[in-house]
Amino acid sequence: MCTLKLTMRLVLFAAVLAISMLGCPAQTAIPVYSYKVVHVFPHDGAAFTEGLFYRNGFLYESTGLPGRSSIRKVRLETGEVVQQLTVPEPYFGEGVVAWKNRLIELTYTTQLGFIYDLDTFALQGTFHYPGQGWSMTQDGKQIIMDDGTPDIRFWDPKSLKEVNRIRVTANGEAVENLNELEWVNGEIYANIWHTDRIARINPANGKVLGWIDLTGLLPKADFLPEPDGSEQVLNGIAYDSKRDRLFVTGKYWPKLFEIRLQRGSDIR
Ligand SMILES: [Ca+2]
Repeated sequence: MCTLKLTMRLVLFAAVLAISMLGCPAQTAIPVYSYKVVHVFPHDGAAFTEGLFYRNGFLYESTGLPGRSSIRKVRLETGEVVQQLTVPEPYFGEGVVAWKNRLIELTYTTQLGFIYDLDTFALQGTFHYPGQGWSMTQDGKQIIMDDGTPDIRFWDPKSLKEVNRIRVTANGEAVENLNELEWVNGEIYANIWHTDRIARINPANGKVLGWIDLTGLLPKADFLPEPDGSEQVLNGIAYDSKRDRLFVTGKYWPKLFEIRLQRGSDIR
C-alpha cells in the first residue's frame, strides 16, 4: 500500500513538473539594447571600413577592397588621417588588432595576415591562417578572430595559432555573419554583417547575452551615393576602456558615433 502511494505521488509529481515546464517559455528572452548618441565625429565616407579600434586618442582603421585597402591612424575628433599605409593588390584588407608594439591585419580570402610596427606601420612579417579572415580584437591575453561564420577563434598572440574556438548562438541557434569585433568589459561585441545589429557575446560559451539595435543610427540624409551597391552597412566598433566610450561606424559612413546603450524591449 505504501509503495503504491509513493508511486502515485511520484507520478503526480512528474505530471505537475511536466505541465509546469510546458507552461514556461522554452527559451530565455535575450535583452535588446537601443542607443543614445553622445557625440558625432566625422568619418571618411570613402572608407570601406573593415577594422576599427581606439588607442590613445586615435582610431586605427583598416579599409578593404583590392586596390583600395589601407591601414589608417585617424584623429578621433576631426577624422583627419594622420598616418596611412596602402595595402597592395591583390589583398583585401580586413580586421586589425594591436598587440604590444605590433599591428596585425587579416585579409579576406587570401589566408595571409600582415604584421606591422604599430608606430611606423613598417611591415615586419606575415603569417598564414586557414579559412577567411574578417575581424579581430583582443582581451589582453588572446587575440579573438572571426571569419563570417558563427565561430570565433582564440589565437595565441605570439604564434598567431588557434588555441580555442566558440560557436556563437542565440537561444541555441547559430549566429551567422559575425563581422567587426570589439572586446568590451569582458564581452565580445560583434557586428552582424548587413544588419543594424551588434551581438553581445559571452566569451566563455558563445551565447548571445544581448542585442544592440542600431536601426536609424546613420540618418537617411547622411547616406552617400552608394559606390558599391548595398554595401553601405554598419561595420566598425571601437571602445575606449579608460573613459568608457563606445564608438561605431560603417562602410562609407561619413560619420562615426559615440553611443551609450539603453535597455530596451526583450525579444527571444
Ligand atoms: Ca573593433
